[in-house]
Amino acid sequence: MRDLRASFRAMPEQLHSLRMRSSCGREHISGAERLLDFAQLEEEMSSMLQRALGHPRGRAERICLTLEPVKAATVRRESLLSLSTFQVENWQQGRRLAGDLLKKLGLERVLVEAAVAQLSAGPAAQGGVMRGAMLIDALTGQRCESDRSRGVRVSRMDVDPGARQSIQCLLAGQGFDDPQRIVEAWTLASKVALCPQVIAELCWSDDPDYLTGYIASAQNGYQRISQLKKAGSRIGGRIFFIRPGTNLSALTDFLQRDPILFHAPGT
Ligand code: WAQ
Ligand code: MG
Repeated sequence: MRDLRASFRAMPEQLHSLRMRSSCGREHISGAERLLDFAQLEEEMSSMLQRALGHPRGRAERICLTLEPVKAATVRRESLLSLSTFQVENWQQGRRLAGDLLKKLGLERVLVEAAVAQLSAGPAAQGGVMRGAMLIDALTGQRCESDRSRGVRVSRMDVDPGARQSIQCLLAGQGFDDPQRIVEAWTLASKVALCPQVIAELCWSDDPDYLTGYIASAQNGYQRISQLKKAGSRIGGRIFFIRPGTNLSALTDFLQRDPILFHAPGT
């Protein structure tokens, strides 16, 4: 009984949504989002600032850090998607594989090719990268974001602090060289996949030297593809393929606001 009370006391009543976004002129440089205990805030803020100041996309002129309280009682706990990796020889092969994986999820090849062409050309209103994700209607191929430069930014998600170690061991055991980036993308994709309105997500990075991307879905998990873009390209982004008739404001609210902590798959 005493042990139980002690563990209740140890659980914080409040968590903190910490978000960073940096830009240079009109260009998006980098962003990050975490859901943290108070004790982790100082270290994480300083690491976000370091990332923004020394980013491979260039030096930020403007950095915006946002901290907001989140009641622990409102936080949902879920399992990360299963993770798999496909090795390909070049980005063209990677894109073909992405098309195949999306076809298996019911998305037409022509529609996917048109969406990928928009992403590769720079999907923001003025060209270049968006700050958030594109929403594409899986039937018509139409863009559905209300702001084509911002898109939808997913936030208020993280791995459960108690699970972080085992998740990082899991990745280190597979010899991945950028476990932090993988955990961030895997967590984001796992939140997106909780939306029944999203059929699949396609992503590749906007960092010029990071070529790995993924297809994610509730059905087939987080499917990494070793090369999805040409080395040196500064164009990256995310596409959420959504069901026709999706209630966009409910979807956006969930992605931006509902707090979720993830544990390792199968635990
Ligand atoms: N919500 C929605 N879209 C976002 C978010 C967010 N929170 N953060 C970034 N984006 C969009 C935005 O358009 C960026 O330009 C684009 O995604 C790429 O962001 O398993 O590093 O942070 O090895 O550069 C995936 C593979 C890496 C990881 C993805 O994305 C792995 C990556 P980046
Ligand atoms: Mg980036």
